[in-house]
Amino acid sequence: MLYNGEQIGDGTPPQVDIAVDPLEGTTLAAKGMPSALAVIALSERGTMFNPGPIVYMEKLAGAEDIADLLDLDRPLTKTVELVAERRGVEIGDIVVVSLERDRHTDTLQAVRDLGARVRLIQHGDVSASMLAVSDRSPVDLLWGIGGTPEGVISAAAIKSLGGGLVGKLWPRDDAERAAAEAEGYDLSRQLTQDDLVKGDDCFLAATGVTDGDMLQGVRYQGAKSATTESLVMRSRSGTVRRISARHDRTKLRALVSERYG
Ligand code: FBP
Repeated sequence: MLYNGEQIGDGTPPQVDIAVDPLEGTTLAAKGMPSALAVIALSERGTMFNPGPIVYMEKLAGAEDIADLLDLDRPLTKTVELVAERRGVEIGDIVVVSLERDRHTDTLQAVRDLGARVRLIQHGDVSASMLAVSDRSPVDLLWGIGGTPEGVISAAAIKSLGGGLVGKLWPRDDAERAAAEAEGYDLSRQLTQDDLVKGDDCFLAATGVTDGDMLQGVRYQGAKSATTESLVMRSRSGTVRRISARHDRTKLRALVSERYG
């Protein structure tokens, strides 16, 4: 893990910003639940949004064809209606994926009352954001208040995958609000993926830790071998590679150290 502002490397160019979450979904991995990832994003120096003192961000993400409909300043139910209209489907066909949190109860109840469907996840809104913007996704929208750093990583992925994400900083209390305002953060502003990661040369790699909708997790075949699945992408070219790898655990153990075995 890196802390905000931590410097790494010896200064040799190119200088980059890095956002890393070695285990996005620690509880998911600990409990063997789906969609834990290891993820890292790099972009040109000074292009990544600094979350500052604000831990949480309200996020709304969806695929390319509905990206212009993403707006946190209108009720989520209205956006769901607009998405159904745009896609020519019934409201009941729209699925919103969201973290199961008390802070989401009222909004998600309103979505259910409208007739749309809600898919609750325990953790892992980076994976859910990527799923929401993917082709032939089983979900239409990701909505919810989750980690701000996870919002930056999701934005980095969406710049390559396509689709849109808007995020609004969500202070937990008055002290956090005051600290953010003192540092010049505009809490009413909706940040797009291009505000969260500026420029157009951003790289991201995500590897599944546990099986999920986006990626297969690490699988062990006896003491010797393991397989992984990763997505590797670059925003400038829009190339997204899905990489299945087989690892020789015995050789890796000899090459690096016990902890990789
Ligand atoms: P960790 O891997 O740090 O546990 O984060 C998992 C996660 O679910 C993120 O995907 C999400 O953005 C955030 O935590 C939500 O935070 P909280 O659990 O405090 O609601």
